[in-house]
Amino acid sequence: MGKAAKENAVENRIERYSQRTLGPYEVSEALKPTIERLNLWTNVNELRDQGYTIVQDVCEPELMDELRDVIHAFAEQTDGPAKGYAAAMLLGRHPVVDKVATLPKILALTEVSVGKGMRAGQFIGSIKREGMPALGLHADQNWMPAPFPEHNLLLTYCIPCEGMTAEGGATTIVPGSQNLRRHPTSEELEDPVTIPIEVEKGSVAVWDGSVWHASGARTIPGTRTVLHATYQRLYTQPIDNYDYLLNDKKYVENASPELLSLLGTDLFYGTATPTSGGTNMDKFIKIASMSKE
Ligand SMILES: O=C(O)CCC(=O)C(=O)O
Repeated sequence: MGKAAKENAVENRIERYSQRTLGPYEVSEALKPTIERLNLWTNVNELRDQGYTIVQDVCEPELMDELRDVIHAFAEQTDGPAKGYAAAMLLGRHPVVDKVATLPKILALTEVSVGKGMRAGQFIGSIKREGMPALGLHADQNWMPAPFPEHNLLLTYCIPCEGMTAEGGATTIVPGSQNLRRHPTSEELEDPVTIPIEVEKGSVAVWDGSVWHASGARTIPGTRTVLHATYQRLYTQPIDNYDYLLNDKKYVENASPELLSLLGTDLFYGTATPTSGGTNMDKFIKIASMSKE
């Protein structure tokens, strides 16, 4: 490397170390045109102010039919009492799941909430049938102590393949509770005042890791088939472990850069070996920069 190039590289590194961190729900200049093009400003504001939002028309309704079939098929392969009701570790097991995980509206809003370089947290399907019980009130970042950090750590999309209504067992929510930045107390769990999140087929509900929510009982026939897709800020440990996909050469060759990033391909964690002299600094510098955007 010549002297000028060397100085330039050092300058770049210093700039990245000292770069300003975006505030919670501040949208980077680079992302603003995408938010504008995808018409997501209302969603950004609702997610910040209410802790949740409904994103309209993330995909064509036919994709939801495909996703429903896939969740039902995998749920039949589940062992034990969850057979027919739940299908875990769905990323990388069917192209339709990978496609939904990287839909442009989902990726853009996720970056606003949990930052650049976000990880795939958990991809699990659930099937709710008539008479199935309600789920209690909780905040999703349930293994994290309060007070929750101001920067959101975790974002959950509830992708209902058939749409979602109150009597069909919709998720229910306490709008604004994310501002408390803590878990609900036992008294607050007793009789929570929640509202149902009703969603049309092809649209999705999404909430942050701090907002209190529950799920209603289904009182009508049929099914509510949901892909629960959780994304996490890059420094938090993902719930699912998809490392095996990064070791699958064929999968990696065919996966989009967005998907590989969700799987953690850019991360510096674990890159030191006994003979490497330390962590992969190119990856470290990239991540040090992304973590602030
Ligand atoms: O199934 C639901 O409606 C909500 C599930 C839930 O609480 C979650 O995915 O965090």
